[in-house]
Amino acid sequence: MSGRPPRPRDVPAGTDAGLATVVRQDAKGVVVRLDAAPEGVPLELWCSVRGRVHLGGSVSATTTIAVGDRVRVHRVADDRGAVEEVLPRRSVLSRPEPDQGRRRSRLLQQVLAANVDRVVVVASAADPAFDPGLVDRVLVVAEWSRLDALVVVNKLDLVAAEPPEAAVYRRMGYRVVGTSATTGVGIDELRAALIGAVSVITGHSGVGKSSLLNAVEPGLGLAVGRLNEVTGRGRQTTTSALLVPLAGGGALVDTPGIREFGLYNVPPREVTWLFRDLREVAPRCKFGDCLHRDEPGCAVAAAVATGELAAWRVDSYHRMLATMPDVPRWGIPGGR
Ligand SMILES: Nc1nc2c(ncn2[C@@H]2O[C@H](COP(=O)(O)OP(=O)(O)OP(=O)(O)O)[C@@H](O)[C@H]2O)c(=O)[nH]1
Ligand SMILES: [Mg+2]
Ligand SMILES: [Zn+2]
Repeated sequence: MSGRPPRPRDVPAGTDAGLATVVRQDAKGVVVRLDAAPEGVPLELWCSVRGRVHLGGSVSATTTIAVGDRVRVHRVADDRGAVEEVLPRRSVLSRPEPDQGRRRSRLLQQVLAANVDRVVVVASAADPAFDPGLVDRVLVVAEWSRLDALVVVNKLDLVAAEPPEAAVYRRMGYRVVGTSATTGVGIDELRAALIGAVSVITGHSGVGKSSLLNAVEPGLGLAVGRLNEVTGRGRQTTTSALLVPLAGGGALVDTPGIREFGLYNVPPREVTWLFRDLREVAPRCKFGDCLHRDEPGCAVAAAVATGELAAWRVDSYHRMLATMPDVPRWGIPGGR
C-alpha cells in the first residue's frame, strides 16, 4: 500500500498501559508516571506529543497537555509511550499562548498546570525588585479559575522590612508568607501551608521558586540559577514544568519563570469582580457597567482619593484592562 505515512495517533500504539499522571513537560514531549506497571517495567514513560490531544468527556475539544494532567497511555517501547487521551480536568491554571508572531483571530489557551488546588505566586522583596503587578495578575487568574491562592515574598534577608504591599494583600484576605530560602525564615510555615494539596508555583525568573521548593522538600535537588548581573533578572534556569510529590502529602509543580501573565477568556467587564478590593467599592459607582477610567461618579476613583483603595492596585487593574482584547472604547458608560 502506498500513500502518506499514518499520523502518529493512527499508529497502533502497542499495549494499553493504563492511566498515568504527567509529571514533566518540555517543548518536545512529556514524561508520565503510570499508576501501576508489571514487576520490572519502568513506571515512567517518555511520550512525544505533537499538537493537540483529545480532551476526554467532551465530544470535540482538543487541548495541549500540561503537568498534572491525568492521561491514558499506550506503551510503544519499554521506556516510550503515546498519550491517547487527556481525562477531564478538575481545574486548570492557564494563560493565553505567548505570541508566536502570527496574527490570531482568537487567543489559544496554554495550560500551565492541570488538576491543581492552589496557585502559589512567588515574588522577591529585592533582586529582582518586588513586582506587585505580576502578583495582582496571578491573583486575578486564581479568582477566575476558582483556585486557592498563596502569596510568597521571598529574599526577606535582602531587605530591612517586608514590602508594604504585603499588608494590603493580607487585608484582602490573602495569605502571605514571608520567606528566605537562604536563611530558612518562613520555610516551616510555607511547608505547612503546602502539605496535603497540589500547588503550582509561579513567578518571575530568579525570584527563588526552585530554591524555595528545595528548602521545603530537602533532597529534591532542583537546579537553581544565578541572576544576570546586567539585567538583575533570572536566567530562566527552570526550563520545563515538573511535578514532585511532597513527603507530607500533596504535590508541587515547579514552573519556568514567566515574564507576563495574560488573562485567558476573561471578559473585560468581569475584571473588576476579580479584584477583591475593587469589588467591595465598585457597586457604589454611578454606572453599573463602569470600567473605572474617567467615568463620572466612579466610586473606585473616589476611594483612591480617600486612601480606601491602594492606588497601585487600581493601576494594576488599568494595565490589565489595557492589554485585553475587546475592551470597550474609552467613554461614558451607558452613553453611545
Ligand atoms: N539572597 C537570597 N537569594 C536567594 C533566595 N532564594 C533564592 N535566591 C537566589 O536567587 C537566584 C535564583 O534562584 P532560583 O531558585 O533559580 O529562582 P527561580 O525563581 O527558580 O528562577 P527560574 O527557574 O529562572 O524561573 C539564585 O542565585 C538563588 O540562590 C533568598 O531567599 N535570598
Ligand atoms: Mg526555577
Ligand atoms: Zn467606577
